[in-house]
Amino acid sequence: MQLVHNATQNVDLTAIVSEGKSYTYQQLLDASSTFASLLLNDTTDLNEARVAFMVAPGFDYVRVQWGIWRAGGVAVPLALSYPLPSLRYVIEDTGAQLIVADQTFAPLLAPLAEEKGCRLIVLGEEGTVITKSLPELTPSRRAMILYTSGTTNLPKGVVTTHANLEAQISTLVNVWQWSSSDHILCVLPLHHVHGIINVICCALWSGATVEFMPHFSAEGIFNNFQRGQINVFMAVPTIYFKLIAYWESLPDEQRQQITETLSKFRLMVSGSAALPVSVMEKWKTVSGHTLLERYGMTEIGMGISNPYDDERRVGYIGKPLPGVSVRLVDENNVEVADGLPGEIQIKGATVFLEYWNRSEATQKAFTDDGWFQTGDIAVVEDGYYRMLGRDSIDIIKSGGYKISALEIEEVLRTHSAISDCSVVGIPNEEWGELVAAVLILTDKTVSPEQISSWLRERMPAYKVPRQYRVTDDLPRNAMGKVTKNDLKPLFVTA
Ligand code: MLC
Ligand code: AMP
Repeated sequence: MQLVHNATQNVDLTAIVSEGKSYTYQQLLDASSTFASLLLNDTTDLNEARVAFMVAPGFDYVRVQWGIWRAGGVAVPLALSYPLPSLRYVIEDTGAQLIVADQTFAPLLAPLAEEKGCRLIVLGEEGTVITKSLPELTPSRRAMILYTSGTTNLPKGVVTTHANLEAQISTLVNVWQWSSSDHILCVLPLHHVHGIINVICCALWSGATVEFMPHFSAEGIFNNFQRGQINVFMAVPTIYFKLIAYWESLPDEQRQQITETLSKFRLMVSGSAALPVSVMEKWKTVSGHTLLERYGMTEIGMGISNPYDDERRVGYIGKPLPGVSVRLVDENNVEVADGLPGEIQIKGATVFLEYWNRSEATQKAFTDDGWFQTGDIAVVEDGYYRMLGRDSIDIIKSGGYKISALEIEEVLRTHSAISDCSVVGIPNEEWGELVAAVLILTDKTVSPEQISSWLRERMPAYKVPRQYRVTDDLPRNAMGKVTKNDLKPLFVTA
């Protein structure tokens, strides 16, 4: 593993700062090797066994993640915000045989581990571990499964190999000029590529320091910045929106201090959702930085990015990254002429291996000649790509999270008071899109609050609709399909 090899070159440098403590690369190497030995138990190689882990961001998260990899396992990070049914889905779908939980999440997962016959390791209760020799890993082995929503009802597990991860990481390290003098603040959730690859893995590959802030708070982020060590930051547009709003609420003197600190940063990146031009411009006032906007996806890592050294064009996602082949095609998979819109298709070493246990979906996701079909529509203007939208109205991006309207509809239809429904994303400056639901009710006394809390027990809070409308009929086209664009005007957008 290149990450581990690189760490051996940086043993005395600080790898991680979490909960006020610093950990060197040597400590990370030792702790992850011990954890790998614990996972191995009486075997010599996990041989791609799936290890689901629910661990708060921090040193423990990384030692577990590296431990799984070093033992030859497949890392399956569980979202900390998921209610039990969503956790159960991931554990069952991956067929995880081992579950790792920190003290906070152990009570939630213990009954599930028992029911499924999984070995449960609770951090802090690991006991004495006898260090073992660790397996040699070939790059083609599976390394990670991340769940992503798509145009099917249920999220799919995206499998990446070690070779995929190394290609994703090394590409970004080179183009964004990471070095061991970098220090990044990690505020993103660690079950998605943005936090895992772009933040943690790129930093640790480079001998840089990752500082963890387990819960998002604008004030907490600025307090961390003000200590003057952090010089790299990456976030979704919603986070920049929230930071701007907080900065604007501060007195002049404090604003100026923050602006002065931020002006010394080396790099600030935005991605995972479209960056509104207004946010980009305001952030320039706050920080003096033109945000570097880039485009990525769980299946491909990062594909397109504005340049590090050259012009960062407002409203554009940039140019193909080195080693990533990008083309825009029409509905017949024929490349479109310059200036015309087309679907973004991607090829290269960064592109994932497969959807876990879904060979048909994997096959459908690629063209016959091996291009991955992103479903995103873009146009090229003067060599820069500009996103126009997605080919499916059923994919919603809210707060940087990808959400399937179909998944929410499916669950809503199981509510006894709902006879039919339709879920749409409505534009919103802060969240990108807001999830909104139109309901046909059999019992009109049921309130939106009741429906929301019922949904919260069944799916992550970020998927729960923020606005509801009740109707007697859903508009449909001649094929009987609900015409969702007709529903959007029912909602207030902001
Ligand atoms: C939360 N709230 C929302 C909401 N999520 N309101 C509308 N829409 C949403 N999506 C509301 C809650 O109800 C609550 O309201 C308040 O916001 C605070 O809730 P929270 O859960 O505490 O949210 P917060 O911690 O503030 O989270 C906001 C966030 C988070 C932006 C920090 O959403 C986040 O971490 N997003 C990043 C997701 C990410 O990493 N995506 C990358 C995917 S990878 P009230 O009224 O109760 O206070 C990918 C590939 C690539 O996309 O290119 O990178
Ligand atoms: P996910 O499946 O969560 O990895 O989300 C990937 C999707 O996020 C992409 O298919 C895009 O639709 C969207 N996305 C990522 N980066 C950007 C960006 N810079 N601008 C617009 N959309 C983006």
